[in-house]
Amino acid sequence: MRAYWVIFVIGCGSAVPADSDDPLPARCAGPLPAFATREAGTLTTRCGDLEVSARPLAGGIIQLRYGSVVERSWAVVEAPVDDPEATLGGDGDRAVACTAAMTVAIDTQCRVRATLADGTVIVDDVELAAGDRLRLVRAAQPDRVYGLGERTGGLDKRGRAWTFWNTDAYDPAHGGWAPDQDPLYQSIPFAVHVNAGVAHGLFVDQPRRMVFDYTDPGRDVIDAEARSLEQYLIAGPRMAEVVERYTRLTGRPALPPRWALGFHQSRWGYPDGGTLEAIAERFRRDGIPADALWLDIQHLRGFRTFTVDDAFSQASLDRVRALGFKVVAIADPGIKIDPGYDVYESGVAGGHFLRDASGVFSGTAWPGASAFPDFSRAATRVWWGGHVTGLRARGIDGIWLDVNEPTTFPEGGGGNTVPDELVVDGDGEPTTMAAFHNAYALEESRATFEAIAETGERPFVLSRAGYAGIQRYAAVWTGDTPSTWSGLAQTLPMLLGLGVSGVPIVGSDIGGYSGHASPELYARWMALGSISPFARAHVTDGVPGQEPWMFTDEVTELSRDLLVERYRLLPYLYSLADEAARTGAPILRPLIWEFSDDPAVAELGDQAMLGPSILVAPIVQPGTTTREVYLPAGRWFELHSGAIHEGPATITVSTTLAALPMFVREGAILPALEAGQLVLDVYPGAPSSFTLYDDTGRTTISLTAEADGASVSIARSRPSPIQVRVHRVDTALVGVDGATGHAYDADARIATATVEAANAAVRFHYDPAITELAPPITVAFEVEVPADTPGQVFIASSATGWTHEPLTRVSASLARGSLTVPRGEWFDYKVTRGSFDTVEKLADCSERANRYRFGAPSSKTITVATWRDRCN
Ligand code: MIG
Repeated sequence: MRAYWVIFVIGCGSAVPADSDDPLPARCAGPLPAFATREAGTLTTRCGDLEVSARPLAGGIIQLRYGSVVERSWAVVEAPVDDPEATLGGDGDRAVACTAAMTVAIDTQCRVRATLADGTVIVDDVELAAGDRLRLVRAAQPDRVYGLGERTGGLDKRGRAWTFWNTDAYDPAHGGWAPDQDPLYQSIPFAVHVNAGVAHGLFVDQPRRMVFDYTDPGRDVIDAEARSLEQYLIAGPRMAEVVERYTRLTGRPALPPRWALGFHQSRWGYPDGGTLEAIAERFRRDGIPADALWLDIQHLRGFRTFTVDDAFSQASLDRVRALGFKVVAIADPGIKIDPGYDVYESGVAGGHFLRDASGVFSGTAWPGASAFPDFSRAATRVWWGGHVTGLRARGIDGIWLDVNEPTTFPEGGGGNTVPDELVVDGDGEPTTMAAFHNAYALEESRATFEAIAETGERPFVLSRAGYAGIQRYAAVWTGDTPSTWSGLAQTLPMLLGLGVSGVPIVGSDIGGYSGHASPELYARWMALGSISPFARAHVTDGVPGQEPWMFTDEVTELSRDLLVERYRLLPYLYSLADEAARTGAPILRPLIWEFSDDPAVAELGDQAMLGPSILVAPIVQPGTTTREVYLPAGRWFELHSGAIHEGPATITVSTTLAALPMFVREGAILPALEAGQLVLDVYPGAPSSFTLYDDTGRTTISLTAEADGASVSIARSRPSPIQVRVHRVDTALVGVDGATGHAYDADARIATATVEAANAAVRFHYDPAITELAPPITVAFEVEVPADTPGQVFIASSATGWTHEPLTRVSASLARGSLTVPRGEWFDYKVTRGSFDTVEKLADCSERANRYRFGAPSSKTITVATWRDRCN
C-alpha cells in the first residue's frame, strides 16, 4: 500500500491562522453558509475533496468526522443518539454546532475550532492534509495530556510523539521493552486533555497506524494512515466525567470474578502438574494468600493452542483446585498448521483463518508455521469461543491471551506481525489487516469473553494487546517489563495511564519479566503489585521462579504481610471494581483524578490513589531508606496507625524493605475483611458515602462528622454483622446509639460498634477533638526463645534509645510484653537478655540484621534462634 501524499492541503507551515483571535460564535441560529449542509443532527461541510462533519451526541460528546469514508467501529458500543438540545447553523461564514458543553465552528477551509462552554479552545485546526493519509495540525495545545493507553514515560504525555500500532515490544538487550520504548502492545487513542484544571477528552476512533505528536509545544499533530478520522470531543469538566462518557461510548469495564482480584502466581512455564501442586501446597503451607496459578505455553502439546499436555493430568489440576486455586491457561492466536490437529482442521474447514493469495496465510509463531484466526468474522469468534468453553469444561477458569498483536517471528527475531494487506471479513464489510490490526486482540478478547459469559459465569480474561474498548472484555498487564529498577519505576505511571484510558484492571509482572530480580527489587515490586488492581508474579523461562519464597526469608515474610493486607482490603478493591464497571473510574488513579485543583499533583507519577480514599506511595528506587510523600490539602491518617498529617504537606517517611506508605483521606469509608468478618473503617469529615459491593449486592454507607461524634448509616437488603470502627477517637467514647455493642480502644484511639440490622443508623458520641497528631503507641511483642534460655528476655529498640526493656516470661519458651513507640513510624529492634553481650544471633551464630516493626496496633510472634553468649 503506497500512501499518496497530500492530495489536498490548506493552511501552511507554521503560520498561525488569521482568525485565531476571532470571537467565539455568538449564536448557532444564523443561516448555514453555502459550503455546509445539515441533515438530521449532523452538520457537514465540504472543501474541495474533503468533507468534515460535526454531530452533537446526547451526553456531552461531539462527533467529528474528517473524510467521507465511514468504516465500522470496533470500539463504539453505544448507538449514537443526537443531542436533542444541540443547534446547528451559521455564524457569518462559519458553520457552527452548539451544545450546552461545547461549540464547534468549521470555517470555509474545513478547519475546526471547538470551544468549551467556558471559552477554552480545545481544537484549533491550522493545517489539514488529506489523501491516502490524514494529517491534522492543531494549535491550542492543552496544558496537560493524560491517558493514551499503555505508555512509557511520565504521567503527563506531552513532549513526545506516540504511535498507535500494537507491537510485541520485546527488545533482547533488555529482556523486555526498552526504557521509553513506544509503541507497546496496546493502542488506545484516547487522551484526557486538561486546561487550567478543566478536563475534556479526545478519542480518535481509528485502528490503523496513527501518531499523536505532542513534541511541538504550540501545536499537536494527528497523523493517520487513513482516509478518514472519526473523533469524539468529550466534555468534562472533571476527569471522572470524561472517562464516564468515554466508557459509555466504548463500553464499561467488565467486573471480574472476585478471585481475579486475589494474588496470582505464574512463570514461563511450570513443567508439569506435580510442580503446580507443589507450588499450590507451598502457598498454603506458608500462609501466603493466593487465588490462581497460571499455565504458560509449556502446558500445551507442542505449542498447540487449546491442548493440555499429558504432563498436566486432570487429577493433578483437580488437586490444585482442591487447594482452592483457580487455573488460568494461555491461548495464543497462532494455530499450528498441522493436519490432524482438530483446531487447525476445523479452522480450515470453517474458513476461519486469514488468507493470502496462496491460501491460508502462514506465519511463524511458537508452534512454527501457524495460521491466524480472523477475529473480525462473527463465525470465527463463535468457533474460537467453542474451544474456549471446551477448555473451561476441562477446569480451566480463566484465559490468558498473549502475543495477540498478533505477533509473528521473522527470521532474525524481534516481534513482527501478519502482513497489512491480508483481507479480513470485517463482520461482512471486508477490509484489510491494516485497518484491523489494532483491533485484532479486542475481537479475540470479545470472542473469549462472550464464550465464557454464555455459560452464565463471570469471565476472567487477560489480554496483552488491545484497542479502545478492551476494558469490556479483559484485564491488561504491561507485558514484558524488564526486571530492572527502570522497569519498576515506569510501571506505576503506565498503570495510571491505562486507568485514565478506561482500563481499570491492570497490573505488571511482579518481579519483572526478564528475571533474576534482586531481593530488594522483588520486595519493592511486590509492594506495587499488592496495590495493583491485577496482582500477578510472573517471569520468563530459563531463569529462577519468582514465587515469594525464592528470595530471602525477609522477602517471603514481607510478601506475606503485603498480600495479607491486600486480602484484608479486598472488599474495598472489589467495590472499586464494581465502581469501575458502573462508571469507568480507574481503581488505581493518579492524584490529579481526585485533586484536580492542586497543581502540585499534575505530574505526580510515583504516588497514586487506590480508589477515592487511600493514597499510596510505593518505593521504586534502589537503596531507598526514606521517601517524600506529597499529601494534598486535607487531613490524612496513616493507614495502619491512625497517625495524622495535615495536608498540603510533603512529608518524609522511612522506608524499610517492608514499607508501603499508605495514607487515608478524611471522609474515607473503607470496608475490610478481618477473620472472616466485615469491618468498616471510617474517618469522619465532610459528609461522604461509599457503595460497598459483594456478591450478594450493594450496600450504601454514609458518614458524617458531628460536633459531638459521628453518624454512620448503612443501607442494604439483608442483615449480617458488621463492625464499624471510627478513627480517631482521642478521648473516651461517651456512647453509641443504634448498635448492638460498642467498645473503645484508648491506645489505638478507635471506637468500635457492632451493627446487625440491614438498615442501620449508628450514632457515635465522643469529643472529636484531636489531642495530638501522632501520640505514642504501645506495640505488643511475643517472642519464642529456646526453652533452656536462662533469666529474663528484653527488647532493645531504636524507639527507646536502645535501652533493654524487659518482657514477661510466660513460659520456658515464650516471653511477652510491650513497648511504647512513635505512632506510624518504623523502628529497629533486637531481642536480648539484658545487654548486647546476650543479644540474639541467627541459628548459625552469625550477626542478625536489626529486626524492624511499625508503630501501629498489630501483633507478631518472632523466634529467637540463639544468643550471643551461646555462640563462641
Ligand atoms: O514470545 O508465552 O509477554 O508473559 O511468558 C513470548 C511466553 C511469549 C510473552 C508474554 C510472556 C509469556 C511469553 N510470551
